[in-house]
Amino acid sequence: MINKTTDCLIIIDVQNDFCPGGALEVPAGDEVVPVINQLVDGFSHRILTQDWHPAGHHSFASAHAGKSPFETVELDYGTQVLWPDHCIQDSFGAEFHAGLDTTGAELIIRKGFRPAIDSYSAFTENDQTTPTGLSGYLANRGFRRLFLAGLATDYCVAWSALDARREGFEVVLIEDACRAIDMNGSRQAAIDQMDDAGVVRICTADL
Ligand code: VGL
Ligand code: ZN
Repeated sequence: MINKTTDCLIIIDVQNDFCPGGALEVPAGDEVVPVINQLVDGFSHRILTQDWHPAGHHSFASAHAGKSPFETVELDYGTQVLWPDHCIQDSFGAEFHAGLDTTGAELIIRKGFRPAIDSYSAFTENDQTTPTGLSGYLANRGFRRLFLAGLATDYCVAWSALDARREGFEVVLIEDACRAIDMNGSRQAAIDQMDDAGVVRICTADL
């Protein structure tokens, strides 16, 4: 049962660049759109996240001479996967998928806008210290249980789920409303980490 007061649906990064044909396409990423649209009416509160990078962002392989997308590099804050240029501020690729029902969303949290720090999680940037402010917002609004959907299961969704647990929220991953990049077993590794952290996994049919 969804609690109208204390539950919140967080829709992660359903943006053109993560859908087929996009710069960092998640296989079948667009398939989450109808699944999420069916879910939204069941929740009284919805939040969207939007990957939002300046051109030349440090997470882009193009910003590192001699590096190709999907290689890694050591940054001040640790190992960073290098991505194709994606979700550049104000570009078409950064827009939400045109079919996504965004109408009732109460907050859009943008992340990854600092040129030198990536941010997979909706809560904390990849340096593990810079907060986005989301946990304060959610606590202030009285939300206690977060349902997560979107892209990509093994990066932005998983990192958000794990941070949400660290911040003390109950977390429910709606598995069929997510799709993964899945590089070198990254999907299963993320699922295992979420299980260990006490993230509950369900399907839309369970709601
Ligand atoms: C994402 C890689 C880089 C995601 C964002 O939304 O999962 N992944 N930026
Ligand atoms: Zn990104």
